[in-house]
Amino acid sequence: MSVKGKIVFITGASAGIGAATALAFAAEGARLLLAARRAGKLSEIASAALARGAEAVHSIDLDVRDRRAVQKAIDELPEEWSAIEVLVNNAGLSRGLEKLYVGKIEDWEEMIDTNVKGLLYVTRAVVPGMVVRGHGHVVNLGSTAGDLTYPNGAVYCATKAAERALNDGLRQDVLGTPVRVTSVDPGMVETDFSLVRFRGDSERASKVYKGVKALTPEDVAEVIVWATSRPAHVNIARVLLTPVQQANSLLFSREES
Ligand code: 8X3
Repeated sequence: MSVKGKIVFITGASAGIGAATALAFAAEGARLLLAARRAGKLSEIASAALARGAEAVHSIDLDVRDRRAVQKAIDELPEEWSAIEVLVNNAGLSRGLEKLYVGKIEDWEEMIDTNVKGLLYVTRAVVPGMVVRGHGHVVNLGSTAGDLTYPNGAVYCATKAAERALNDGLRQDVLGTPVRVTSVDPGMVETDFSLVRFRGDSERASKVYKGVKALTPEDVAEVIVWATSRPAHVNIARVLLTPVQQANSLLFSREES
């Protein structure tokens, strides 16, 4: 099933896995609806996507934590952009790495508001149209963190465990319609994920990836495009992918330097 000419809506599209996914769909000739908080960065991705082969690009300056803004953005889409075929619920982040009982409540709220509530708001705004049109595919970004909780990361891991439950729940709730639902769950991916988690502490962030050949955002994007281009009767429920040097969220084989 080709994604050429289809409208693909990607949240968190200004960097990392979101940006790589935009470019991967662009290479397939999709029409891209890109959303992110950073309008400047998003316009760079939009230009790169057009150069890569996207049929058209429409960008939206959007914070998925803002429930009303999400609904308004979807309600007010220009007619030619309203029939979203693929939704990639990618917007998400981690903040902090510390024991639960001393964690920062503001960090918890930012993660829960973005990774869980934001995913829900976008899903709630987009999926009814897919059901009515009788076409659609939702791809949610999960994580090895949702599969196995690691120390000091309880809240981030809980948001990804929630994503897994929501992915499974949505798949059950659209049963009887042609809408497909997939969770793509990467392990270690080298993006600015750790830099965001540690609020710009690049030394601490680089230690996370030390001695491991991490996945690239492009590795993950490839899986997302693959899942959405299976024949219409095939639903890929969940893909868990890690670097070869990672077995799960706790177990790595790091090269000594
Ligand atoms: C990102 C993977 O293990 O850094 O979701 O939390 S991990």
